[in-house]
Amino acid sequence: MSDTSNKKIIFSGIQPTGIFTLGNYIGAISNWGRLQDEYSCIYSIVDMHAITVRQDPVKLRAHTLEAYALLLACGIDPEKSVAFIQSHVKTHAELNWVLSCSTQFGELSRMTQFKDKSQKHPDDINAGLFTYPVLMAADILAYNADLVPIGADQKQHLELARNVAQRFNGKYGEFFTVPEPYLPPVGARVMSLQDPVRKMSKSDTNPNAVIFILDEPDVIIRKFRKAVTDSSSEVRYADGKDGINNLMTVYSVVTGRSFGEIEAEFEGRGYGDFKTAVGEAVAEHLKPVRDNFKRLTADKAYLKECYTKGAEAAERISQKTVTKVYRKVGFVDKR
Ligand code: ATP
Ligand code: LTN
Repeated sequence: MSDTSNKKIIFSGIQPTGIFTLGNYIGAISNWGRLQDEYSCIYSIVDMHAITVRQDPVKLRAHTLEAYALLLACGIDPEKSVAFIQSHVKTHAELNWVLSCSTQFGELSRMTQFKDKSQKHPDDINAGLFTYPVLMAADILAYNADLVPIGADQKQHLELARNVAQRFNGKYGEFFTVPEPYLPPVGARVMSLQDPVRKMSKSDTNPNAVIFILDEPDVIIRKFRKAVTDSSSEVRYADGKDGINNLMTVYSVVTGRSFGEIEAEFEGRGYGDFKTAVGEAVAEHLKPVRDNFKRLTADKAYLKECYTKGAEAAERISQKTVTKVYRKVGFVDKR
């Protein structure tokens, strides 16, 4: 990717907290791949965000390499996009500090992810968990990204990044691009298969609630067959039918069919048939990802070459931003 092209810039990140889920894939990563030709794309495995909750160091290292391979397996092409590991590029931490001085305690206190995660980990409500969205703002603003493809749960963090950019611009003069969120029209919030009012999440402790993108076809079909639905039997998108609405959303994304077409296809057939069809369609849809992942993990040297090159490119672009930011805030030039 050349940083002098006129294409708009995209940035997004994902935490190496486990195998990506169908929610991560539909809500975010499948879009990342689609956008590569039209935009200059920069994608990161955000290991620095992951340590805001306690991680086993050996597992974090393995998960980070696995997440990087998954990113490529999902269609991110390191020749077209910059794909790197966040901790390899020091500018993120540097910009994080400066931006934290343009972020208010009050706005961070309103973040629902902070409230949820502090409830989940009451024994480790660390400062990093609280300032997590500032680092996310630094990730995005370091590249002056125009667009940020994310799932619905990250909208509030993106709004904060926009506010921080505007506040910095207000204090020091127009500088940062104020980024826009990019949410998929369908599938921005894929729900848990066992509790369809909660979002599907990598770190869910009930494996039946989550489709992992490397799950084998029979496992995927079994999980969909066990999915929690309501007590009626009509495949129809309607208020209160959270389980069916979620399955229809997933089926619509993977088959390209509208809700109306899906309702017609399953008219007079029960939930059982529908759940099997969703499972089969998802298993088929994810097959190339599974195949690519097997191929990629067999070649560790190639992966290393990709993330090294990615970090170099990311550093080159973001260093320019940090140098200008340091000047803007009044730090003395190093040379
Ligand atoms: P964790 O459980 O560790 O918090 P997560 O599954 O929520 O992880 P993230 O790494 O926080 O995943 O998110 C990566 C991207 O996937 C983000 O853009 C996020 O908005 C999106 N995403 C996460 N869960 C879903 C979901 N259920 N539906 C749609 N998009 C999602
Ligand atoms: N907070 C995001 C991950 C993330 C991100 C970013 C997403 C970190 N930095 C920058 C978009 C842009 C999450 O998915 N939990």
